[in-house]
Amino acid sequence: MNLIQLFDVSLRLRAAQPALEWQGEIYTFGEIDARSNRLAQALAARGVRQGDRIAVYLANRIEFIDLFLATLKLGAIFVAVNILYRERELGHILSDSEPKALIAAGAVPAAFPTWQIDELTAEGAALPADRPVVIIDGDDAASLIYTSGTTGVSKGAILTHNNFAANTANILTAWQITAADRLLLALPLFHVHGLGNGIHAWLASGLKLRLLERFESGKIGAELLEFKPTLFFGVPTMYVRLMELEPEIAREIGQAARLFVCGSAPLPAQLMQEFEERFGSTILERYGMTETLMNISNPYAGERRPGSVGLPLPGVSLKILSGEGLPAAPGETGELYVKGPNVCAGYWRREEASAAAFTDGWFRTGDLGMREADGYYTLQGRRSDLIISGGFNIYPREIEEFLLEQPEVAEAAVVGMPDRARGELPFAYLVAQPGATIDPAVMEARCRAALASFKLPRGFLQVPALPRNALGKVQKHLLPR
Ligand code: MCA
Ligand code: AMP
Repeated sequence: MNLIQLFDVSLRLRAAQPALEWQGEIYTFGEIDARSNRLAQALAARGVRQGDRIAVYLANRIEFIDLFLATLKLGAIFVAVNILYRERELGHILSDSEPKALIAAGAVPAAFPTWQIDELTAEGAALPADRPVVIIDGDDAASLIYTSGTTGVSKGAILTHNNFAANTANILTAWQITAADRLLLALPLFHVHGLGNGIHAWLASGLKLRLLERFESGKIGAELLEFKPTLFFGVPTMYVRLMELEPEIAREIGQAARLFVCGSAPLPAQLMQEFEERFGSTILERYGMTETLMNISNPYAGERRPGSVGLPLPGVSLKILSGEGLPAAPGETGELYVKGPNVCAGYWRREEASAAAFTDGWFRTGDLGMREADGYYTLQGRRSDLIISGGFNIYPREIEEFLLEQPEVAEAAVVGMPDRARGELPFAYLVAQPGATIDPAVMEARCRAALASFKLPRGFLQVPALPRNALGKVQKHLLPR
């Protein structure tokens, strides 16, 4: 079964029911179906065919959903691009995925054929709302989502219809999501948290969705009070911001809600406890990756253990290998490997990286963790030096490479500094070229122009040398944080 056939329980069977609240308007599932059929016709008229990639550079809006569904209906591949990306980051994704077009609203920071979403929507409005007839298999690619895996080069994880379907079935069952739910979604739709969990759970369950353009801490309280969601998905930074709400407001929001889910970065145990006191609700933490969608989740019915990500989801196999490559004993730290219908088909046009990502059919996560004696899993950091800030991943090497292109920089090391709200913030240590001086303000301005805002180092410190081991490798753990 492909995803559209899965979503038809809502798109067709619940056609007259309210599906989406977006900017004060209410849309039924039938309208969502018709809008995306029209858009699919408009894309087909512009030459989009099965297997083509469609890159989408948009903030959250109803047309993002229309485009996702239209792309799937054509059997094309949806390439979701982070709206915060600048020319360099966007350019890489475009040259790697070779999309038929880049779809955006307004100007884009890349020289590439761009189709304006408003024009496409207008073209679709004049076309029949017939769904295109295309045979799409479960193993066909649905989306490419760019991520760096355990290395620094951004690669497109090939997520198939079956991958998303398996993840959707899992979270619907594991978190008891039904058509009676109301989901407030403030996550960006270009990552798998918002897209793979939020949009898929909505369309497969028939729940009512209120979509926000983005999470704004000054406005989220009013949205929650007004919409009264039963369900909320967030990253830890969002829960830090929710703690700023007045206790009476928090209590009211907590009483209306059935489940708060958190993931994408570690949820501090203390924050979970404080949230429980303030909202009267125990956050359910789960662990996922772009390449695997959701792997491990605290149970809906059992103990939601602070600091732990819980138990493997149905159909997902987990194993932990110690440093010697042997199965780790309970309580022993090792690297997590995953196998299951949720694991991606590899990386787009990168045979070597795809082969390296799997060992005997098991996907190597790069995450370190242990299994407790009662089967609960706890994450304990990562094999790579990945920084996660506000739930967005930052690969230090990418920033370091940009810094090394600057004429006054001889060496660069970027590390994550602990931060209460964002989890971590990037910080750069720089060694100047002989005779040169590094001006932090100049570095900041150049990084701001070239990199997504969340990657901007919060400090640029000039040091005489970087600590290196005997092999010359930078020892980042020796840099002050
Ligand atoms: C953040 N910014 C944005 C957005 N989000 N700009 C436009 N649209 C957005 N959606 C920019 C702001 O302009 C600002 O840039 C900076 O980020 C911080 O924003 P601020 O308003 O101060 O927000 P905050 O209160 O600190 O909260 C940030 C946030 C954001 C809303 C929590 O970090 C966020 O949406 N995170 C979610 C990331 C996510 O979905 N990750 C899932 C990846 P400036 O500093 O220049 O002013 S998928 C994944 O990891 C796996 C699979 C998993 O397990 O889910
Ligand atoms: P991404 O590459 O954006 O898909 O991010 C995936 C990474 O986010 C994982 O490999 C983990 O390191 C991290 N992650 C996701 N969920 C959690 C969690 N609940 N706790 C700690 N880390 C997490």
